[in-house]
Amino acid sequence: MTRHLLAAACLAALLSACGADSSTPADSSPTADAGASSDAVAAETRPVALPAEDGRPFVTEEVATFDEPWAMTFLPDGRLLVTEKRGTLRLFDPQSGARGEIAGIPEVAYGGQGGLGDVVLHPGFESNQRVYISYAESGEGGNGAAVASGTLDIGDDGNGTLRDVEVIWRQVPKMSGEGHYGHRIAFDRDGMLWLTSGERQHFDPSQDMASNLGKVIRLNDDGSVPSDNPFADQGGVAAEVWSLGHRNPLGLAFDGDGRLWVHEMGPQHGDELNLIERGENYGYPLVSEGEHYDGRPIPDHSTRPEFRAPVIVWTPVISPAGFIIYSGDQFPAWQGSGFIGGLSSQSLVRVAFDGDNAREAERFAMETRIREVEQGPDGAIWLLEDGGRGGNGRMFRLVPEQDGAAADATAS
Ligand SMILES: [Ca+2]
Ligand SMILES: [Ca+2]
Repeated sequence: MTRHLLAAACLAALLSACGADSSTPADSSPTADAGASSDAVAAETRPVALPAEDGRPFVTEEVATFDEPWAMTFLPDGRLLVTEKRGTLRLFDPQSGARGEIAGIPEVAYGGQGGLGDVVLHPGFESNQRVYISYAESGEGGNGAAVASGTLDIGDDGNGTLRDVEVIWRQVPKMSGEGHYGHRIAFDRDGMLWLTSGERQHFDPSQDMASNLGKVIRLNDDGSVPSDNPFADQGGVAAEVWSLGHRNPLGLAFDGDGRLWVHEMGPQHGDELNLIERGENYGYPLVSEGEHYDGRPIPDHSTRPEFRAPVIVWTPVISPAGFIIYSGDQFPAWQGSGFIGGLSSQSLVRVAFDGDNAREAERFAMETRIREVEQGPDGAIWLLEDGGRGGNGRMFRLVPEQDGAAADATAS
């Protein structure tokens, strides 16, 4: 496979800004996250990034391109499932470059920020072949996110089918617009299913327990509601809720001690990383370190201590998307660090954790909007570029600089 090295050795210590450009097609496109153009302007004035402490240079290899890729996950055999926003689930073999298509995906409401979204495997995938996908769908009242699961059946020809597909969760209610679906998926080590649900750019649902918008959701793996959820007694969609008062959470990850970390795209200013705790209210839209895009102020968190405040606030914003907490061998110094993709900031942000605390430790300029971050079975960090209509959305593999040549030789 032909690979070429793109941006070698993106040393955070050398960065002063992340190259965000409000005039790029990606930022002005209808798929850009709300306020991305304003975010991009803010990113240009960002202070100098923190110097690298224990970072080492990596090389960025371009592996393949996809049509508006949004998320990816690795199969046990080293192949990847990659979602393309228009509604195609790809099966991709990074060793051979072969790509197939998985049939059986529900119809998606493609437009704005909506389309086919996340893809994750059931923790027992090797025995049950269960795959979970999220997507936007249309229906009475407008649009909403849905999560479906099915059994993956891969053929010898490199294509496959998702069989016995069941919709196991939906945003309630469906609402107008094409933004803020959230709909990221993760399993915890106990096999519980966790979802982020954005507030669909309608603000108030984040505080409304008759809606599951603007919430972090905890379910059993079949979509049923665990009886020990904090609001189980309220019934309805409230029973699904683990935490509330969120805006547009586009990444979630569990650390080695089982803590759940969720980042969310703030309004104008005030992107957040939150430590998610049972039954807590994170305050949106009543409080935020940012302000509304129309200029109306939102009181800061300090005014309402009853709401949980974010552990990290980004102003200027990074526009976070995608999230892993790294545990691989290729970058030993980064084990336990979080990696968040930056859209308007066109960056990869490393977050260092210390118990219940966290801080931005490094930022690498990627010179394009980063939508998705994944850890490969090889211990490399894999990224998907946002946008990429017409098949131009790149998949990148980050490996330590000294190993780049050896990795190329192995793959060819
Ligand atoms: Ca992923
Ligand atoms: Ca504020």
